[in-house]
Amino acid sequence: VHKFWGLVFGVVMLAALGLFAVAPLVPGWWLPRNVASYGGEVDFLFYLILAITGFFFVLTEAILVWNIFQYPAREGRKSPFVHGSHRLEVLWTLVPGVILFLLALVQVPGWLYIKDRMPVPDQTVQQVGVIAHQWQWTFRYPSPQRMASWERDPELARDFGRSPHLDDIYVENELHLWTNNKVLVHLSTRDVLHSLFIPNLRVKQDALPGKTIPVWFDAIDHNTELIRHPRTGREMWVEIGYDPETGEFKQPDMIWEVACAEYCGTRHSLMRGKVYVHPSKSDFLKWLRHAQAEQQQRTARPAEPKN
Ligand SMILES: [Cu+2]
Repeated sequence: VHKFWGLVFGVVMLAALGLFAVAPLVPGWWLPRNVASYGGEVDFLFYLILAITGFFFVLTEAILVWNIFQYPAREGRKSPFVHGSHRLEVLWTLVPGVILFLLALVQVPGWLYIKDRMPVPDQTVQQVGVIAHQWQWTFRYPSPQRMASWERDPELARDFGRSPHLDDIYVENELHLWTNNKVLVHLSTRDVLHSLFIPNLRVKQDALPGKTIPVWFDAIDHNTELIRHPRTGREMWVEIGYDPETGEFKQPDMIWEVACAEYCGTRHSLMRGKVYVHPSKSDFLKWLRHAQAEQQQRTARPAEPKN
């Protein structure tokens, strides 16, 4: 009976360890599929830190459970009163200190690999203004005409982040890009702190009031296809495997999420969008022209009556 709590703790910890061991094999329990060209760098750091913290977690839990099991309350036994051990305290301060210092060194190449490659805007770089606000993502795209002007004069691409044009295209909660091309995001917020989190692209960047922060990423694979709705005949860009008749996603791993990773108010958890990676730039441009037509339809005013 005295060993009861030791057993409970031991069994619970073992079960947790078992869940952890099978998680990578169960769809949806582990990291979402990486489609970023620099995702390997990010995942390497994640696994390294997971291995170190995992090792020490199992070690300390094992010592804890063993002690609970070995030394339950017993008639006539008194626990010793310990004032502390300098040697132990130095040890458990130095070891994490050294590990943290090594981690700080190990992450430098990954950091440089990503931050050093921040693209300079020209006609080849896709640019998107990302405006976070309670509780939505608004994406600002250059119009096809503005993109064409960059083809003629790449210098014109420089001011996209600072100067919205009247013909820019605004889309809620849908981030569109195409494969194997650098995307330069100009991230801002209209109200409070938010954080742009795109798990499949291994991107997480805080948005700070009053600042526009550059972020870049790319996608080495696409998840989007153009279909026609079987009944209405309308063109739709959807995730591969989406069934417009039933609304079902036959390939859930093709749904790539945009989430907010900084608590920003009551509807924070609903602040989510989706990433649509098109197979080619021409497919993206087709979508962009479609979005432009929709925007023009929305904002068109009925003709003034003639006198
Ligand atoms: Cu938010």
